[in-house]
Amino acid sequence: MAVAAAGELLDLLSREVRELSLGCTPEVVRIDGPPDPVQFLRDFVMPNRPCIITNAIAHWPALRLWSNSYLQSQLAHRSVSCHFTPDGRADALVQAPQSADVGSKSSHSDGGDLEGEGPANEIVFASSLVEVLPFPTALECVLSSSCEDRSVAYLQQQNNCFPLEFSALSEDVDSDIAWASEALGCKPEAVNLWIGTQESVTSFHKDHYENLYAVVSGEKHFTLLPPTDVHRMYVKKYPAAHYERTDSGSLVLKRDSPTAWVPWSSVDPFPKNAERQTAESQHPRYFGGPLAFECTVRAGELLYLPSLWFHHVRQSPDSEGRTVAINYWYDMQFDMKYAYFNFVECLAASSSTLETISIRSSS
Ligand SMILES: O=C(O)CCC(=O)C(=O)O
Repeated sequence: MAVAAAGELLDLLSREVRELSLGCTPEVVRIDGPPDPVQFLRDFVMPNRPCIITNAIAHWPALRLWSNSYLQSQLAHRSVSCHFTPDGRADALVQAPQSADVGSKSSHSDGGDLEGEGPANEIVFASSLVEVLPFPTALECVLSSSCEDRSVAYLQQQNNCFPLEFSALSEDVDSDIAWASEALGCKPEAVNLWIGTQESVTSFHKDHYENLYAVVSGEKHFTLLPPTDVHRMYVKKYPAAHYERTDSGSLVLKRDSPTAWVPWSSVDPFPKNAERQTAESQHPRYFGGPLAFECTVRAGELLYLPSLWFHHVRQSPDSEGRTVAINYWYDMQFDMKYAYFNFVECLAASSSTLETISIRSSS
């Protein structure tokens, strides 16, 4: 009874937030031109609502300059961080095929090989292998990425990599989004560059940042859910693992030692047709609830992705075979709204624990 009540109350909250603030059709509004800082703060940051801003970065030289050959020449002698996975899913849940034997390994169609301790078929949280490579080599790896060869490269590093590794391109974009800096009262904490292909998919997660995400070339497809839908995300803790390269060059998945636990959502919003029914029965609150907010951010557009929103990201390449984006992470306010979201998250976690217990005890 208490379980049903908690679930129903969380559903009510999620519906009410749509009715009062986000709108009942899951659309991300587009506004033309950079907003006034006060308007941006009042209409989007304070109510924690996403929007896409067109014609806000039209003046960036990057939009016309950043061909592959330009990037190769500007960054010919720079080293950059490149992320490798066997299937394009970094920071994602992967089924570990391995028995408890430490050090042995076996092949797995989804996530490479796994070494380390743990029960067979256990789900682990897999981080990519990060290699620092000369930019021209890294770009080649990205462009030739393919799951069939079991090596997908994504040029990205979420540590303020743009000024750290790509300073040769700094004249081509703005160092911050001026009206956002004014609205938020600070400069960005990190500016990150992303160069990838359709093989790389970013799984559902949330960040403690206000995110201004600009697409320079190609398209990014965002699937978004507000923080008040956390109970529909099926977040649980999974043992951490990471990819390493073997002497033969293939990727092996290794459990972190000592064991670390990472809370992550198991929802894949785009299961393959053959897996759709299983996905729906495992995640009824996601697939049976209100539709997620879907949007495509095109070259020259800027997405405001509010703090703590769950996002899943896919990409479509341009005519040169890549998608290029740059994002600005601004510190969020750890205010009363944050405290409420935390409360909802705790309630969702305890209601799903109770649900599991009650399903087990009634079966
Ligand atoms: O572009 C991507 O693949 C992921 C972007 C993202 O997760 C972020 O900006 O927080």
